[in-house]
Amino acid sequence: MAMAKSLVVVLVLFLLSFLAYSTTVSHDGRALLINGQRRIIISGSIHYPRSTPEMWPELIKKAKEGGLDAIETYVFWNAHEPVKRQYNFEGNLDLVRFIKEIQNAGLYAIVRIGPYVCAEWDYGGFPAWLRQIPGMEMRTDNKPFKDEMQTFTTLIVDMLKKENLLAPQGGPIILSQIENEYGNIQSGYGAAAKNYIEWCANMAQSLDIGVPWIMCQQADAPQPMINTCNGFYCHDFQPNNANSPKIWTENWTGWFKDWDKPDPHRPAEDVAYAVARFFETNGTVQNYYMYHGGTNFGRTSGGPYITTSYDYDAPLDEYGNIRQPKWGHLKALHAALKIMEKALVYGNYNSTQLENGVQITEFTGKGITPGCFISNSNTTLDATVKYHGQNYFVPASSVSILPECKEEVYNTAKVNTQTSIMVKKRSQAEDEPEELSWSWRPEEMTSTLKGALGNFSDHKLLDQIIGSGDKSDYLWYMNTFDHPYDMDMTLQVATQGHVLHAFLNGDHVGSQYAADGNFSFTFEAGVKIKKGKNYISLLSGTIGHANYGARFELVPTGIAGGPVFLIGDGGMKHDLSSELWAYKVGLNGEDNEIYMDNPNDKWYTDSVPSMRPFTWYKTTFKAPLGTEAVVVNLEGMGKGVAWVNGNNLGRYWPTTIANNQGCELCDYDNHTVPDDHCRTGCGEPGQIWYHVPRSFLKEGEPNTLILFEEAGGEPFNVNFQTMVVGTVCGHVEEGKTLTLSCQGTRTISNVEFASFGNPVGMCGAFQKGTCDSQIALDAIQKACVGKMACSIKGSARVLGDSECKNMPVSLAVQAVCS
Ligand SMILES: *[C@@H]1O[C@H](CO)[C@@H](O)[C@H](O)[C@H]1NC(C)=O
Ligand SMILES: *[C@@H]1O[C@H](CO)[C@@H](O)[C@H](O)[C@H]1NC(C)=O
Ligand SMILES: *[C@@H]1O[C@H](CO)[C@@H](O)[C@H](O)[C@H]1NC(C)=O
Ligand SMILES: *[C@@H]1O[C@H](CO)[C@@H](O)[C@H](O)[C@H]1NC(C)=O
Ligand SMILES: *[C@@H]1O[C@H](CO)[C@@H](O)[C@H](O)[C@H]1NC(C)=O
Ligand SMILES: *[C@@H]1O[C@H](CO)[C@@H](O)[C@H](O)[C@H]1NC(C)=O
Ligand SMILES: CC(=O)N[C@H]1CO[C@H](CO)[C@@H](O)[C@@H]1O
Repeated sequence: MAMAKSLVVVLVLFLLSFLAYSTTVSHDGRALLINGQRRIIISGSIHYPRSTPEMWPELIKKAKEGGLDAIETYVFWNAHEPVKRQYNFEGNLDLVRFIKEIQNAGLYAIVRIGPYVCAEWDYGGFPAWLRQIPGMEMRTDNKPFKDEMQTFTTLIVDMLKKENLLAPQGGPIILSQIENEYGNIQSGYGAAAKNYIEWCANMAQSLDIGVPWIMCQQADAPQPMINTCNGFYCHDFQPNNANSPKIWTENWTGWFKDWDKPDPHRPAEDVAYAVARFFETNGTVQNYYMYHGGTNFGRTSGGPYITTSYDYDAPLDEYGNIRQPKWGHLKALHAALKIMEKALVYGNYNSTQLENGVQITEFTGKGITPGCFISNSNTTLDATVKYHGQNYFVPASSVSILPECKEEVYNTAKVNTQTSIMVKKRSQAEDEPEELSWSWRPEEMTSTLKGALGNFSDHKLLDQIIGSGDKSDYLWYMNTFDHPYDMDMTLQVATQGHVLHAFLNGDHVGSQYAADGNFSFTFEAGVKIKKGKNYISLLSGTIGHANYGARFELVPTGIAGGPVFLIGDGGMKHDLSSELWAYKVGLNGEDNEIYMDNPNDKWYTDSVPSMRPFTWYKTTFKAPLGTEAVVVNLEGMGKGVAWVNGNNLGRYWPTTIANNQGCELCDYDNHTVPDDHCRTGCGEPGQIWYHVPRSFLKEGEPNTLILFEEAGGEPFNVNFQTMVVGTVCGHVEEGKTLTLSCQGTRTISNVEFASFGNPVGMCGAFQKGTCDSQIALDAIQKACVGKMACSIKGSARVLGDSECKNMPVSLAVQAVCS
């Protein structure tokens, strides 16, 4: 009897523990249901390969502190399966470890398997070897493609299941995605598109993952797939089925940067406005794309012409620092929304339109604390709205949140969070000399310049991704021919980009680089053909392959098809396109792994050259002290790739210059559209700072930086710096508290500006008003100087009386951290 009793106890405990750890995820037309409860889920994208495993716990922790419930990521096929059936899940490709870090932090995960990802990722995540499969047509009703897609998708699902990472197994994954933004381009696939999407849905269902599947930007997604929205705003979006909740998979927090364009920004107020409107209109799951953008390390992370930085103006910056005010302003929004979560998902919806774009939305119900929004969608006209006997000031393009329908706790345009301006500080490694000392070696090109047989040959000019298998950015096209006499001719090469370096008989005859948006160009150079054997060697370089559009995988790169002509007297064209071309994949230095700094490699310390193309440079340096993010300044270099201790930092190209479009002063009062205004860096180099994650560095030992310089550069100004908070500012209404923090180990050394009254202007350019308190600066200096953080209440009791009559009073402060 006692025996049986304890058996029952054990059994009950076992069942309880199973129930406690297993999470059911379902949905109705109103919301996502977690363990049967309707929920709102605030999620943010962090792509694991765009940071390091050492950074993950801190990024996820900051996301959780910022009020997120979930982390979302794509899965990157070409990174995981670079060679058919040879997989890589190591280091920053350790998907399982990433999901487990999310679980350890107590957050949910959303996994967008794709396997097509877009994501400004090389080739949209497709492995180059797919192109070698006979009959292959991607993203359509094509058996070879569907077989490979199913094989990879199944592999990922099995891996997640084996590790118990799905919610019903006790894991954190609550949603998964199949395909990606196919609806945007499916008209390019004709009738087959419909069959393909049906197949995707059935295939996904057959994997039996126990959580809902989503399809973003797929208006005709078949049930039970939930179609979801991507964009800057999603309040007007409606799912295609009454039983599908409203889910926003990509709310763009900013935008990515191209080499020759300025840095895009999206004001925190505008992101907050979009999120508040989404939840005001029955939203249930929303995801920030990106919450942390990170870095395009290595080759395959960066899509066409995308900089190595994938900062995205996200709430966490490229290095993982909190970006203020965006992070804090959204955190306050999440807190306000969470207070009224029950009302939002269980309450009755009642919305009333007032004049000029003002709208009051109430969520009310029996036994539920009500929740309200007052939104002003008028882009120019501020509003004062009377509601239940009170006046609410709701600026143009903003939403006020009233969690109990009584008091405004948040307005999307009223930012109470500090602004932090990051600065770079010279490395403070012990005894680090001012200038690094360099050694060098040439890229060994003799064989490729003089009739090498290469890796293979063909009687045609191949597309570069086919020729190189995407194993390198570089592919040599080499042709040898006899000529009966000396002759001046013109070499003409039509290429689809992105870079061409041409050589005749070992001499460099010219280089050309494509401009963004139009990668095809025709290279021409005068050449001296000699009697006897001649060698034409063309080194073609890519900067990430196409990743978007119908049949994007067919967009050619390299000297695909050419033609290549030698043009002689009287314009006589000799077509070399169908001659025998020998191909060499990659650089000799890549074959020999020069970037690994093998002890046997020969380096020269004498006459370190400047502006010499095709040159390897090497230096050693000490790791900067402290824990702040490390960056290397590559200004002066031309174009190439950088490695630290064998870790690829990505492509560098500081000689590109950002155009002059969109760098107007970004003031939310002017309601700028995120993708054409609010840019910075016009006329400046595309990117000079490159992230060196701390985990790439060795403390107390020499670290090695190796550069492959393709275009010609000057390494003598290269230096290492750390990223720190330089200036902090804030501007709050009377009665609110302003908190200033140096966000690290530094302290406030000086208060440069303080005004309690009617100050004007923005951080960096505040100006005193006409009726400021005389003692505010002194009081704030006392409260803040010498502290890592301080909080000041904008009240006369603390800061002295302002003499402002009948006008709003506010507090503005600007301080320096050091
Ligand atoms: C929100 O859902 C309610 C039903 O609960 C519906 O009547 C209303 O039209 C929805 N509002 C929007 C903006 O979708
Ligand atoms: C909806 O809200 C408006 C404005 O608050 C109110 O006048 C109206 O009575 C409400 N309707 C319902 C059905 O609750
Ligand atoms: C915004 O306000 C102006 C009046 O200043 C009005 O003419 C316009 O129609 C309003 N816009 C909307 C969307 O209501
Ligand atoms: C190409 O040939 C070189 C030797 O010339 C070899 O080291 C390299 O691995 C080959 N690359 C490929 C992709 O086969
Ligand atoms: C692309 O650029 C080339 C010159 O580099 C020009 O001839 C061609 O017209 C451009 N094509 C498009 C579509 O802009
Ligand atoms: C806002 O826009 C107006 C006109 O478009 C311009 O004159 C003004 O300088 C802008 N204000 C700011 C702060 O950018
Ligand atoms: C895909 C998508 O939804 N794109 C939208 C993103 O937001 C911009 C600006 O609101 C819209 O113009 C796009 O249609």
